[in-house]
Amino acid sequence: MRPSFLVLFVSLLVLTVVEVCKGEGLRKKFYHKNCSQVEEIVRNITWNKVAAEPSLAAKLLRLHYHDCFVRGCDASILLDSAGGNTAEKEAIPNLSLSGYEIIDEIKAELEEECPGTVSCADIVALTARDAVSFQFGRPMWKVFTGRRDGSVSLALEATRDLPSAAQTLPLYNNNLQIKGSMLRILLLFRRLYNFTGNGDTDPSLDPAYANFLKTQCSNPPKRTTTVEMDPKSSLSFDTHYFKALKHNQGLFQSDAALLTDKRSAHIAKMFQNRRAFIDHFGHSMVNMGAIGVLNGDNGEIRKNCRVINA
Ligand SMILES: *[C@@H]1O[C@H](CO)[C@@H](O)[C@H](O)[C@H]1NC(C)=O
Ligand SMILES: *[C@@H]1O[C@H](CO)[C@@H](O)[C@H](O)[C@H]1NC(C)=O
Ligand SMILES: *[C@@H]1O[C@H](CO)[C@@H](O)[C@H](O)[C@H]1NC(C)=O
Ligand SMILES: CC(=O)N[C@H]1CO[C@H](CO)[C@@H](O)[C@@H]1O
Repeated sequence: MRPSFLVLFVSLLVLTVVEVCKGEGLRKKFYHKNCSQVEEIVRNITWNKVAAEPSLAAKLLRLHYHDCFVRGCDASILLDSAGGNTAEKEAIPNLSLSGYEIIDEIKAELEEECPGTVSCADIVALTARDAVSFQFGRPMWKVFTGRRDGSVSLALEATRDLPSAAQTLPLYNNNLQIKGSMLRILLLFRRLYNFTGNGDTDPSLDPAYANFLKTQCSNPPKRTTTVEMDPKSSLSFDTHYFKALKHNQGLFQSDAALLTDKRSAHIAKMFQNRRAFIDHFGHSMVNMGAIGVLNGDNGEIRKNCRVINA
């Protein structure tokens, strides 16, 4: 199950407003001297992959988001479980994550070009930008670099720290509340199959869309179900989602709830405008990419993104 895009986006907006954890030490062209080709290498590989498989764009963006929201943008999401420790990527919210092989491939290429120099966390941030930017043919936001890789990855924290689509706006106003994403799946399930407890479907959901979702979301629910959040436009990065929302086709109840709150309805309306959406999105990504970064002597530059250095 993908986290609701709008929930992700509102989380980012919250960050934009409060500007938590400004990433100190990140800068433009951090690798200018030691690996000047880095941005071009990442972009070339990412664009080739996304051209061949357009659904990768959203996957690579999600990877960055999941990484940053647990322990900060430190590539902890990439670590495999080892020695009895269950890593973040094994946690429920990550069951439908993918794109790890692309990161591996980019890392391998960079290790050839400039060994031990570019962090996995920076690769994830650059790849997310380039994956989204492919359809526009130019970088949609600047990625500041200089992140270092962490050495801790705990499944428990992923379940605890990822914002859930089950949240409604008031929760966001208080804090970035934490709930397991199993709950999110159950809520979608309930919305489709048992809204008021009588085996019914949420009437605020467009009926045709509800039927479509039922074909995607089995009864009983499976943890690994994925559905397209924005079926008419799931392979492109655009404002269609916000238009769909207006027509009661938002996937999660939290999405629908956003329309009943005056402030968020205003935001959703504003983002039907492509330019406003892209500008805000880029700005939010820069803020998200700075959450809890390691720099200076903290962390390390992993040789293999899946394991901490020996
Ligand atoms: C570049 O390499 C030099 C020599 O290994 C090292 O001292 C320096 O910290 C590196 N700079 C960056 C930005 O990685
Ligand atoms: C990236 O791709 C462009 C266009 O295909 C090519 O000219 C360039 O040499 C590639 N750069 C790297 C670093 O691979
Ligand atoms: C539907 O909801 C009711 C009330 O919460 C519950 O008793 C019932 O078991 C649910 N049915 C299913 C199929 O989940
Ligand atoms: C797609 C992907 O890599 N997701 C991983 C999430 O966690 C499970 C459980 O370990 C892995 O099997 C998946 O590969």
